[in-house]
Formats: sequence, structure tokens, C-alpha cells
Amino acid sequence: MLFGRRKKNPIKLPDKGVVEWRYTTCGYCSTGCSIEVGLNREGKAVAARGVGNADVNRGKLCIKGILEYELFETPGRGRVPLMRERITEPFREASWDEALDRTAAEIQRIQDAYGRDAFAIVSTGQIMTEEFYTLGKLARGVIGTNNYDGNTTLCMSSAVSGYKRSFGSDGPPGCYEDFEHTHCLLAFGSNLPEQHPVIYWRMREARERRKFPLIVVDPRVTMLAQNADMHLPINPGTDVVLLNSLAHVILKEGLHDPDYIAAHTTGFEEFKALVEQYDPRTASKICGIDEDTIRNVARVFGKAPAAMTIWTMGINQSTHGSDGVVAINNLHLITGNIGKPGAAPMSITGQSNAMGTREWSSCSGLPGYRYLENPEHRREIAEFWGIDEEFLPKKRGMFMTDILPAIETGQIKGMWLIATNPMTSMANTARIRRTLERLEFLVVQDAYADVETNEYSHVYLPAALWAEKQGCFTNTERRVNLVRNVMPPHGDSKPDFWIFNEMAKRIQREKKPHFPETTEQVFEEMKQLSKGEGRILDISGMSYEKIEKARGLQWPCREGQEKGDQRLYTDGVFQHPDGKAKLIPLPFEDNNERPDEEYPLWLNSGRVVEHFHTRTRTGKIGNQNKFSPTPYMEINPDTAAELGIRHGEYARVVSRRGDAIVMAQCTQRVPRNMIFIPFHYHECVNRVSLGLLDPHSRQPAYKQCAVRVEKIEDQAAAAKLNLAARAY
Ligand SMILES: Nc1nc2c(c(=O)[nH]1)N[C@H]1C(S)=C(S)[C@@H](COP(=O)(O)OP(=O)(O)OC[C@H]3O[C@@H](n4cnc5c(=O)[nH]c(N)nc54)[C@H](O)[C@@H]3O)O[C@H]1N2
Ligand SMILES: Nc1nc2c(c(=O)[nH]1)N[C@H]1C(S)=C(S)[C@@H](COP(=O)(O)OP(=O)(O)OC[C@H]3O[C@@H](n4cnc5c(=O)[nH]c(N)nc54)[C@H](O)[C@@H]3O)O[C@H]1N2
Ligand code: SF4
Ligand SMILES: [Mo]
Repeated sequence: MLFGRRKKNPIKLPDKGVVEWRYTTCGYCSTGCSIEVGLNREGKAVAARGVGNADVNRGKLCIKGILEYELFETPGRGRVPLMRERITEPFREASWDEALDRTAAEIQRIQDAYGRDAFAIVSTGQIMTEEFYTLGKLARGVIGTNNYDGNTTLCMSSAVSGYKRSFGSDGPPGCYEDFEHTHCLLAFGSNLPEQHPVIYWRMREARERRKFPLIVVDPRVTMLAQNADMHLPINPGTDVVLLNSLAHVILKEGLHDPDYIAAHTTGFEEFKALVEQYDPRTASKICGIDEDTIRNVARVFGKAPAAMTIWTMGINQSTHGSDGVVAINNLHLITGNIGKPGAAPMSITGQSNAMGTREWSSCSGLPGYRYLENPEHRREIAEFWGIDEEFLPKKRGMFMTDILPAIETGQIKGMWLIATNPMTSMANTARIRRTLERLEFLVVQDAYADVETNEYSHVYLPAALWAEKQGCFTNTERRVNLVRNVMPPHGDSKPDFWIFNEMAKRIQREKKPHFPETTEQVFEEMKQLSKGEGRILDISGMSYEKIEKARGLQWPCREGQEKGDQRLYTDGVFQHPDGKAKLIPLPFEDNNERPDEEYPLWLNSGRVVEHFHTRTRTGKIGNQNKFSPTPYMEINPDTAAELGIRHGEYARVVSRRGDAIVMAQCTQRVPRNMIFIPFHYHECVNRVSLGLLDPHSRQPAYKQCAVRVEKIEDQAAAAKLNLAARAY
């Protein structure tokens, strides 16, 4: 019998005239998909496809990857360096020599006048690992400022801090293949189908083959929650309470693993005493999940032969972000769910190379997971770079979220921003604007000249983007993959790597490290530093050629190893000096802004699948932007009706910080006491957000603050204001 298609017209893909496919790695999210970009006879990028034999994505791509080749010709890109004396003046075009000389001179002027740390450098999770390493060498070994950090403080620093507290080192211990072995998957504040579509696809395939329970903890009914066996709509910011209570039940009911606890952890007694206080009845009053559900989830997790937890910003972006991560680790340690197939506390990373910066940028320490606080590490790096040991600071400086307030107080006078757009992505836009205006000198290095933060710069350096250059990204499962150079840089823009090397030549210091000329030489240098007894971040068994052939290699990959290790801590040895993991008691403190009479709603924020961050890229690609070109909020239909607001109308969101005009999208996705706004739009959610900082990780609690929503009578005027927020 003949079915469907055969009788109809067959699907015909338009022939784009591709004559050559070039291998590279996606530059958006941390999934790390291998992509091939198709070039036509004129050498123009006209198509993209997923690489079939790449283990990560097995031929799949999401909408961002499929359309990524269009990036090369997007409007707003920087072609030439720009300069001006004052930010009130228009820019004039400049040569690279002029722009670099002026920047180097300003860095030195500020350091001479106010001290070395008065010049700050803030980077990103979106350039290549070799670029990170080079920038680290420049910042730590040549410029010598301790106020050097990245936007990963807005993103992953709670995960980093939590891993370090529990295990003595950063590094997600599991891999995607764990979905194939797990018997229980807990997901906290992570919306995989939209934010990591290809990891979601891997998880779903595994779940279809071998049904295992998926339990989603998220105050919204996300796409992932819609596909879950159980959805726990938790009260915002209370995950630690739920996690303590899960541990309480597991211990009470003897579902823990005493042998694992005794052999591989310390601190059990203190931990046990603390979770004793979090019986499900008490916990349910705080976290809003009923006591039977808490017991049920604890049993499913505790009885599973292998259990896995994933989490993303719902945990990290909280005033208890670091504690939330430690609480997840605690749960895994008491049940021995780590270092074996299907069992991992697995932080899902954010940006394409957020891992690369954690590993090699020296932002929070020194390259290769070394610490400034460790004299041995300082000596090793100073020797390797050929600089004075005393030139290195003895402890880490400020986080990004402390650097900006230090501009307000006059401690920091100059700043270099690389591939990050704080005018849109930091909380409290009005305050950030005043802060940037105070700088004596700001240099912005971005692929786009129209990025909002550039309105406050004295010098703009146009950077090459993604596959206009070559280097590595590390993904969520510690897999290093290669971004091959597919196209030449746009206009006269230059790879960040070239810019760092040029800057290194211009800063005067007695002793300077050597700066190799190609990223591949840099990779070889990093390999040297990664070798060593007991080092988990070992990449010495990799090479560019080997990485491309394997479509990505996981670390540790030691010299002589064909493939890297899939999992960390398989031997139960952790990176604390005693080789044990720490169980850490986590008392919960309710310290965030919460709704009250004047501001009765929770404001939650996050992302949608078609956009990436501040839309410098996705806002310019028609087939992505068309799905959500307008700043909007998800609001519960009952709440909207009470306020007299109709679906599709504009409304005003007001907080103690400011206000924003958004379109109302009525949906049951959010509860009645919450609105949700994607943060992709300029002059929108971060005009109202608060972003209180986590004490350990200094990460902002973007996911929670209090607002009210007001109806707007004059819809035409509101539409104009709303339009102003759509930069493109
Ligand atoms: N399409 C797309 N993909 C992306 C990105 C993008 O911009 N666009 N960005 C990348 C980056 S850098 C990152 S960091 C990731 C982020 O990936 P995700 O963290 O998955 O995305 P978000 O939408 O920021 O937040 C996830 C969920 O946290 C929930 N949440 C809020 N408060 C709480 C709480 O108190 N507890 C719990 N348990 N959950 C809560 C929100 O309701 C939201 O559904 O995505 C990456 N992938
Ligand atoms: N309210 C709210 N705010 C949030 C969040 C939230 O959930 N809610 N999430 C936070 C999170 S997790 C993150 S990661 C941050 C992200 O915040 P940002 O870092 O500000 O976001 P992006 O828009 O990705 O900025 C990256 C910039 O780098 C540029 N770029 C891209 N590639 C290159 C390159 O190769 N070289 C150079 N030099 N430039 C390049 C892009 O054009 C863009 O301007 O936002 C945070 N802000
Ligand atoms: S899932 Fe992430 S890495 Fe894969 S194509 Fe989409 S944006 Fe790129
Ligand atoms: Mo992020």
C-alpha cells in the first residue's frame, strides 16, 4: 500500500548553489552543535546544516544554528575603529593604529594616575578559548589589573562557586549520554526545549527509548514542564528549601548511601542536623510544594539506581544561587549519584564558550583552574609566562557586578568591555547609564557598532564574529570543539585575538610574556599548562586536527588518550586537599524583594528560543525576529482581566527602579501572582529589575523582584514608546 507522500508532490529543498561545506561550531548556546556552513560559487555563505557524525547534535540544529550563516551580512556590524574625545560628540572613523595607541595610552594614564586596579576589564562567554587565554595573559601579566572579570558573573558564577564549594573544583561532572542511563531526571529552572533545543532533543530521544521520570521545578509552565511527568511550580527563590527537604526525607527513610558518604564526603553530621529542620510540612509552607509531593519526589530520586539533576538560570540567578547549586550537589553526594553513568549534578551552561572562560581566561584566578590565592600556582604561571611573581595579585579582585558600582564610587576610572552589552543585560538600566557616563575612558570591543553600550564609549574596536576567525569553544559536557574560519572578517574588523596581541605590544612593561601569532600555537601552549598529576582540566591529548576529526573531544583528555573521559569523579576522588567532597549545611534566609501591596506581582525574566540575549545578532535576522519583534510580558488571563488589560494591549510595568512598556500576552504559563518578560529587549525588563547579588557568587537574582502592572489608556502613545525599545 502507498502512504501519503508518494502520491503528493515530494518535498523539494531550494537549491542554494552550495559548492563547498565548511566545518565549524555554533556560536550561540553552550550545547555545542557542529555545523557546516555552505558557500556558493561566489564564496558567499548561503546555507547551514548540522553535522551528522557529531555526537552532540547528530545532524540536528535549532533555528539559531540553521540561520546562523546569515549573520555574516547582518546590518549594524562594525567595519572600522571609531573614536571621540567626549561621549557627547559624534564618533569619527579611525585607523587601527590610532585606536589602539589611544586605548593603550589611556590605560597607562589611568593606571599611573590612580593605581593599576583603577582600570577594569570585563569580558564575556562568547569569544574563543585561545582568545580568553590571551586576554588573561594580557590582563594579568601585562596590564596588571585585578579588576578583571566577565559576564559569566551574570550567568554561571553560582554554578562555579557551588561546584568549588562542594567538590573543590569547577567543572560539570556529567555528559549528555547520561540521559541514556538515568532512572530519574530532576530539572530546576531550566527550559531546555527553548534554551538548549538540541540537548532537549537528546534527552527526549533517551526518554522515548527508555521511559524515565522527568520532574520539572519551575514557577512557570515552561515547554519543558509541559512535557514532564511532574511539574513543581515552586515559590520563586525557595529552591534551597525544597532541596533541603528532599534530603530530609531521603535521610529519614534511609534512601541515602552510607558507604558513599563515609568514603567520599566530610561534614555529614552538620549537614544532617541542618536538614533535620526541613521536614516537608515546614518546607511546604515556604516553597509552596505540598508535603506529599516533596516525599514522592524524594522517593523517586532516592530509589533510582542512577539519578541526574540539571539546572540553569532558575537556580543560578537567585540570592541563593550558589547555595542552590551546593544543595543539588548535597543531594547527589548523600545518594552516591555522581561519577557513574546516568548520575550527575549537571549544570547546563549558557553561552557558547562560558566554559572556556571558566577554564582559561584567568578572570577568577589563573589559567587551567589555578588560583591566585595559591602561591604555588602564582609561581608556576609567573615562571611559565616569564614575569615577576610579585606582579600577580594574591587574591582575586572584583566581580563584574562589583566593578560597575566601583565606577560609581570613583574607584574605577576606565574600562574595557569585550563582547558584552551591560546597558541591556545588567539590572537597573538607569543606574548603569549613570555609571558608564562617569568613566574617564571606555573602550568597547564588539562585533556590532550599534550595540547599546557603545553609546557611552570613547573608542570602539570592531571585532570579527564567530566563524570569521578560528579557535575552540568548550560546551556544557566539557567538550572542546573547533570553530573553523569560514569567512574573512567583515570590513576592517579584526579577530579579538589579533586585537589582544596588538594591545600587548603597546603596553610598556619591563618583563612581558610571549604572545604567539596563531590561535593554534596558543592552544599548544595551553596544553603544556594543562598537564600534571591530579589535574582534571587536562587537554594535552588534543590537537586541532584531532578535535575536528572527532567532532569535539571532552576533557580530561590526557596525552596519549584517544578520546577524553565522559565523566569526572568516577574514582570518588575530589579536588579538595583531602580528596573528599564537602556536605555543606544551608540555612535558608528570605532576603530578596518580594511582592507587597504596592508591588503585588513577581517579575520573572528569561529567554525565548528565537532570540539570543540582547538581540545584537538575532534581532537582525528576519526569520528569527519576526516571531517576537516586540517587548512583551506573559501575564495570567485572570490577572489581566482584573486590571482591565486585554490580550495584545500595551501595559506599563512599574517597580521601585523604573518602568517599562510591554505588550500583554495572556497565558496560563504564568501563575496569577507573576509576570514573565524575556530580557532580549533594550529599555525593557532591566529598567525595572533589581538583581540583588548572591553573597558567594555575586550573581544577580534576575529572576525575582516585585512589580505592579498598570493599564494604559493611550495605546497609540504606548505603542510609540514600546517601539523605541526595539532597537531594530
Ligand atoms: N534561545 C536562546 N537560548 C539560549 C540563550 C538565549 O538568549 N536564547 N542564552 C543562553 C544562556 S547565556 C543561558 S544562561 C541559558 C539560560 O537558560 P535557562 O535558564 O533555561 O533560561 P531562562 O529562561 O533564563 O530561565 C529558565 C527558567 O528559570 C525559571 N525560574 C525563575 N525563577 C525560578 C526559581 O525561583 N526557581 C526555579 N527552579 N526556576 C525559576 C524561569 O521561570 C524560567 O523558565 O540559555 C542559553 N541558551
Ligand atoms: N533580566 C535579565 N537579565 C539578564 C538575564 C536574565 O535572565 N534576565 N540573563 C543574564 C545572562 S545569563 C547573561 S549570559 C547575560 C548576557 O548579557 P550580554 O553579555 O550583555 O549579552 P549579549 O547580547 O550576548 O552580548 C554579547 C555581545 O558580544 C558581541 N559579540 C558576539 N560575538 C563576538 C565576538 O566574537 N567578539 C566580540 N568582540 N564581540 C562579539 C555581540 O554583538 C553582543 O553585543 O545577560 C544577563 N542578563
Ligand atoms: S542548540 Fe545551541 S549550539 Fe545547537 S544550533 Fe541551537 S543555538 Fe546552536
Ligand atoms: Mo547566560
